[in-house]
Amino acid sequence: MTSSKKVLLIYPGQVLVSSYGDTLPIKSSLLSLQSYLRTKGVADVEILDLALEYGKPVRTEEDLASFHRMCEEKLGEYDFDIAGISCFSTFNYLSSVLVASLCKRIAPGALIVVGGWHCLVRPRDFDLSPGVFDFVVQGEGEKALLQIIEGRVPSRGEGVTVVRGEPLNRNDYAGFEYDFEAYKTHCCSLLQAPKIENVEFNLSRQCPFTCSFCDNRALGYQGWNVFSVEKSIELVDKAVAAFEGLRSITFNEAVFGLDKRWRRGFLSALSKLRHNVVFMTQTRIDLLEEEDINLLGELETLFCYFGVESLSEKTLAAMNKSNKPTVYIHKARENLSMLKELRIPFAINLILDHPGESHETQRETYANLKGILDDKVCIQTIQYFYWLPVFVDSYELYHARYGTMAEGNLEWWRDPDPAGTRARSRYVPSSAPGEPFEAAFDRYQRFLIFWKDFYDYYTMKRHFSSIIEERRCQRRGDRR
Ligand code: B12
Ligand code: SF4
Repeated sequence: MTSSKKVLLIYPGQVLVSSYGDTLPIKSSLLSLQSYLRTKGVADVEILDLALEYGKPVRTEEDLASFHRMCEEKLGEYDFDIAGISCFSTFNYLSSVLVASLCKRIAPGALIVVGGWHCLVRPRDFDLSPGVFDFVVQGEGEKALLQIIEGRVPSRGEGVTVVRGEPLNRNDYAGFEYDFEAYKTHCCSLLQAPKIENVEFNLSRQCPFTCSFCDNRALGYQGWNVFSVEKSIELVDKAVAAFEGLRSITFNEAVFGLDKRWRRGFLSALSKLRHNVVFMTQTRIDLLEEEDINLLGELETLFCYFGVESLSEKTLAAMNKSNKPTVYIHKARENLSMLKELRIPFAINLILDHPGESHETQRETYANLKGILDDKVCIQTIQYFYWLPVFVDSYELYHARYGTMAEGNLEWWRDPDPAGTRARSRYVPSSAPGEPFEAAFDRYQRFLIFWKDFYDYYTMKRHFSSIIEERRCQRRGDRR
């Protein structure tokens, strides 16, 4: 079936809040949606990336007014029957509403569809009066968007219609691949982007785990779908061919290489490629075995970022990071030591103030990392996501169980001054004494090598391949 409908996919950027990721030249959610629609006969799919178009953060009321004017102008240049807005995270909520209102005014007959992670956890936030959104898609958007375009999802008529996105199954996943050329051709905003030296896309999607701080658990299904090793390598080749001067590729995984056979096959195949690009991905530390670590050592061009989060039994249990915290800690320590011994560049992430965290748990994590941390291990520490809806949903439980306290407007994203509201809120993880985030952060201060690199990379101040190159030189120097 083919459709003559004109579809405009929009990344609305973020307004009055600061998170990273706006400057990424390719938004992998939109790459995936566009590629899927094209294989299903929807040829006319344009992409408008309003964050790239604006080119700088929208922080003040003045910025907001000029962003608003620019959006109006840009949207006016397109002719569309369906506007698909990507509210990827909660940080995109206000801008999604702003952009949807403009779309409705510019093209009153068009259908306004919104999808992304905020839609999964807060679909009712899009039920506005007067209404601007026609459909809210929860979860994976490909099939639902196609059905909406083809008129197969009846609208409720009044108010917003919430559609549960059916996940792509193995066959669907095998049946399509990213169309980098189409993205390049149909995204005029790329002209505003600096030279494209890094692209991001997913080789796999979904995750079988249900960590407390991750919206993954709200999906309602926990699987793992991956392109075959051959297709994954072909995609790397295609990306290199599509973007001249490409220096790095980020595999945007929830959990990279979950399946052992796939992981080994892919790492071996990757080491045979002769492109001059480096790779980055993120995964769990407890998945790896000695053989994988040796493969990473030989490969040298894949930088892994591990969400270790904590090495305290109690906190790991509170996080639901693993149902066997003792085994997790053992495996994590073993793998981190091996990586360090082989001087493989990697980074770890720690959450230092999850609900329930206390002096005891903070000391346990630190003690378990002693001997592993040094100035060659890249580490990043983050504050627990108490500003995400996932926390608000569990707040009563955390309060009763640990004495967790949060003050201020927890649902700040609907506030006209969200940045200010967040700044005024106060969060205490537990009634048992513990270090506040800032103090815990200080403890790790001298190990926080990745922190700056990471943000410089996401704000396009520094290229990722130079960070890796530095680490490789360091590694070779150390070996000598
Ligand atoms: C990889 C990843 C990233 C990458 C890539 C981000 C990107 N823009 O592509 C990086 C590291 C850059 C990143 C950054 C951030 N992330 Co992130 N990220 C993930 C992760 C691990 C996987 C997402 C993924 O690639 N999924 C697979 C791809 C295929 O799907 P997708 O991109 O989600 O898009 C699908 C749907 O969302 C939907 N969809 C999206 N847009 C649209 C539009 C329409 C019209 C429709 C119909 C559907 C639709 O359909 C798409 C295709 O199926 C998830 C956690 C997880 N378990 O999945 C967190 C997650 C999405 N991230 C999260 C957050 C908070 C962030 C940050 C705000 C962190 C921060 N404080 O800075 C930033 C925001 C970045 C930005 N401005 O875009 C949260 C979102 C929670 C929330 N309610 O806000 C998650 C869920 C993790 C968590 N803690 O719960 N992230
Ligand atoms: S393993 Fe990672 S992606 Fe999976 S639920 Fe946990 S934090 Fe989310």
